[in-house]
Amino acid sequence: MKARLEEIKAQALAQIAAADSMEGLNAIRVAVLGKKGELTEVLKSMKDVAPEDRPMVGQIVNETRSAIELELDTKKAQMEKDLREAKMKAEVIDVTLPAKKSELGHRHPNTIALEEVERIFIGMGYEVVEGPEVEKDYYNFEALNIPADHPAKDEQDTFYITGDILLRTQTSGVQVHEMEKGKLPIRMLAPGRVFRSDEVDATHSPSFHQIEGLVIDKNITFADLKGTLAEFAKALFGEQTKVKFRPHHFPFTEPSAEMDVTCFKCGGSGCRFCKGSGWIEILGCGMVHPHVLEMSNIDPEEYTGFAFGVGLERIALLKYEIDDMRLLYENDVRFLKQF
Ligand code: 2U9
Repeated sequence: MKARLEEIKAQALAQIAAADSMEGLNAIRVAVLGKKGELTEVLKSMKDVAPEDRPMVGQIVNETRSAIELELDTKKAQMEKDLREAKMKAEVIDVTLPAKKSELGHRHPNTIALEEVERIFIGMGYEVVEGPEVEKDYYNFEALNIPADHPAKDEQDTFYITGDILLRTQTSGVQVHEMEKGKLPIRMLAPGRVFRSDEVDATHSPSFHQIEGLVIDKNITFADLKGTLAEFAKALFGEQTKVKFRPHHFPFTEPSAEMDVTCFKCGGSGCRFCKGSGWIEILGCGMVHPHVLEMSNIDPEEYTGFAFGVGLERIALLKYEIDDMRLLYENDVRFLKQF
């Protein structure tokens, strides 16, 4: 029996040494130490051993079992270590490889143009104020002297949320909120997104951006309006730019005007860009209507003011010579990168 145990041990150790996979190792464990394994079979024949020899034989069996188990565990640990190392080697990252280039975005022409306009007016002491895109009918229309039967109030032109609440069609409500605060004088710029129920084409979109300006102080006259906007035009389009004012009508200003600038392509002699006229229309403006001041609790006998409004997309299209407004809404980075 002792010889048989020696034989089992020697054979098992040789098999373990030769094993080259986890499965092989497990098979050896089952074949030797398992329920029907060789060592278990030997144990079953203990009953044939003389009682006085049993402790000694039992000890040898235990030693054999321990020796085989130790060898199995050692080999298993070695195999696991080898596997881990092989895996790490396969997964090694070459940190010297050049990184993938990530595509950077680009500032939108609208943003570039807005920041330019803001810079010019901040330099003249204006404050930039933003307000809500969802507005009450009162702040978008009534407080601006736009009567109930004005065509702009038609559902065809304005997105109504309820009968009384709408998507603002101009940023003027922001100025009304400022006037209601009662802190004078006011020198402010109100840029922002506005909404009109327009069909999309090269010059229209249901959502675009405006920059409106408002100045209210004592003794403000049309001369202040002209001087300010002439300086603005020069700062935006170049020192040589001249301006001209044409009479116009807005419900919220009186008198009202539209301002043209000399064409920055041909300098005023007439070209394809200005359709031969030498002039380009740029903004609307006027002296704030006394009734508009009154409605916001400003005494028109004491205070006067001027206001103006420009379409931001129009400025961006002109400044960067883009011929279709739709390009400004597609956000194709190949287009945006050109500015
Ligand atoms: C208050 C009083 C007066 C804002 C003004 C314009 C003239 C104007 C248009 C330009 C092109 C809108 O984007 S556009 O279609 N705007 O011509 N806007 S004066 O007048 C105000 C604003 C607020 C309290």
